[in-house]
Amino acid sequence: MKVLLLTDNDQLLRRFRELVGEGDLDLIKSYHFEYAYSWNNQEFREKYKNDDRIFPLKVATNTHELIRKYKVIFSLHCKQFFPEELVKNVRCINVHPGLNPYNRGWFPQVFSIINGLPCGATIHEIDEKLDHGPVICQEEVVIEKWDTSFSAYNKILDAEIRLLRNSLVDILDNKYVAVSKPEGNVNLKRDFDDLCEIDLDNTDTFLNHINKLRALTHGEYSNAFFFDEEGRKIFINIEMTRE
Ligand code: 0FX
Repeated sequence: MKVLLLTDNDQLLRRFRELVGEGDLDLIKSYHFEYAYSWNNQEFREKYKNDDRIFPLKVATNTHELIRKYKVIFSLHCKQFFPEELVKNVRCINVHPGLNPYNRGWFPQVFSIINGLPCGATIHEIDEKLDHGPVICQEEVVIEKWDTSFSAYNKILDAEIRLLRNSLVDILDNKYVAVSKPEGNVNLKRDFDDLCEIDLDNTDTFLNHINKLRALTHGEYSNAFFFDEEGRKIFINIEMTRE
């Protein structure tokens, strides 16, 4: 049985390969896994140029081939939208870093820190809408007052791997009941971009200001910024520590 894993996330690629290739699951004897990344992902192209176990792929122009070749296709943070024809003809499964239906779409934990909606990890069947199809399993991740986007995200990745470990065999064998959820809400990349410029005249509670800044603090990324009187762009990251 041929299975395709499409991802643009290097950490998850490594952890998925470990999961299926060794340890308790040891699935590679029973299923044939193939790996691909998005054709426009330059970082992956450079990193995997000499690795023939993973290839670049444009889903929209290879739909018929994908339908012919694979029984199940996984998206593990793949940054391409799957065409309707594909999701209606092959079981396509999304591993998503959010607790559907809350904050579907872009960077769910960032929005959860700001709007207080639940956060976590979800594995669901893909339909024609973004992060939307019937839910196979999910795990809530609690965001603490001291979490930043980065620390919350790391907990979510761990939850995604736990969900995969517990449900992958059933998903491959099509032995699960998927449950539809209400619509919830969706955030797009431009919603994230809109958050990043800080309005220095904004008056709000201190709590809301802290929440916004920790939501935009993620390792090396420069997200939150403002301009000073001379037009220089100043980036802000905050540090949260628990006693
Ligand atoms: O791979 P991924 O973790 O996931 C994203 C979406 O959140 C997800 O809903 C979608 N299904 C998937 C295809 O794409 O994204 P990433 O590796 O680009 O970013 C990981 C985290 O890094 C993100 O949650 C927040 C942080 N980040 C990322 C970028 C690019 C920032 O804080 N600033 C940035 O500019």
